Amino acid sequence: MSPKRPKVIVTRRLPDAVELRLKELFDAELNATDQQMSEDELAAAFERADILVSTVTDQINGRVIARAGEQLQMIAQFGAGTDNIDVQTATQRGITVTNTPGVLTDDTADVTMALILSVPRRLNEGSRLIADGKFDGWAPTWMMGRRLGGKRLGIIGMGRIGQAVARRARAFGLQIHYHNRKPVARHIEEGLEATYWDSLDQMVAHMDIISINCPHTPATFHLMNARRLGLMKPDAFIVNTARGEVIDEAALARILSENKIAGAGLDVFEREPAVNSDLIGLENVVLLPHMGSATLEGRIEMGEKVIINIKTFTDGHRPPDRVIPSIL
Ligand code: 8YV
Repeated sequence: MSPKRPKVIVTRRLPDAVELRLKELFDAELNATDQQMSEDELAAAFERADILVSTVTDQINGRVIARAGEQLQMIAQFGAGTDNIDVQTATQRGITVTNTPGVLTDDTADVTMALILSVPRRLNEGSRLIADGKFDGWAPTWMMGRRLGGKRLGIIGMGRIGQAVARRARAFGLQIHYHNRKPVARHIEEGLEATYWDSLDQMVAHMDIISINCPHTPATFHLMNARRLGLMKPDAFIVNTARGEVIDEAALARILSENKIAGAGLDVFEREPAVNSDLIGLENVVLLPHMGSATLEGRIEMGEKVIINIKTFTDGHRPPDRVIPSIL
């Protein structure tokens, strides 16, 4: 008799190829409606599942974890960030947490670069002008943006995505500066001709463009608060493709509307899917609906990573992308 297949509950719709494979390998329960699960629905899934496949939209807090049945062994996150999961509580309860790093690095860096291009060069504004029928002809002083070449890009968080952004930005002539918990390996720093700033305040005050590429943790919550945003040069831009919580969104909206900085490109927000209404309609912002990793290829590779993590785990081995809580 074949052994019982693990019950895998998937909280959101995943690409067809991924769902098909999950069904072949496991007793998979899919979410055909793609409706986001409420806290109660998540807890109910925790009561029945052996393994839960979660995404950034699932708030897996201590209350949900407390209702997990004895059989629940693993949370396999479809995504790199795990700030939606109380990893520490899960780990203490003996639940293994995994994620999908690496496969979305280039896609997210591409969107970061797109924002770095779009905001200073006013691409969104230009596109909107045409849509509104306001293009009356070329003029020498019209739609002037700011040149990228020669400007200073300050990357906050020099992990995989930060480095991928730096590689792209160098091709556009930007000078690379970064702040990180510690400097990256010498050969990486030299390869990127990157300058490490130990003081985030100092870096922020000297950059033309700031890019947020660090995870959201208790230590990075509102890292860019009103005071730090206030240190930015009046002609500087900020882009964020990491997590909305790293910037104080209300403070940013205020500073932008008072024209105290030149613009912002945001793919993530503090209270998604809500977007601070003061940001909407501002000329000097480009707002995207959290689509940094949204490519067909990337989402399939994320699904494949989820499957490898689950299969390795259920075969009795340590899954390759186990998330270790930072404070234990
Ligand atoms: C994913 C992301 O789309 O992986 C991440 O951390 O932010 C995204 O780009 C999302 O997490 C899917 O769960």
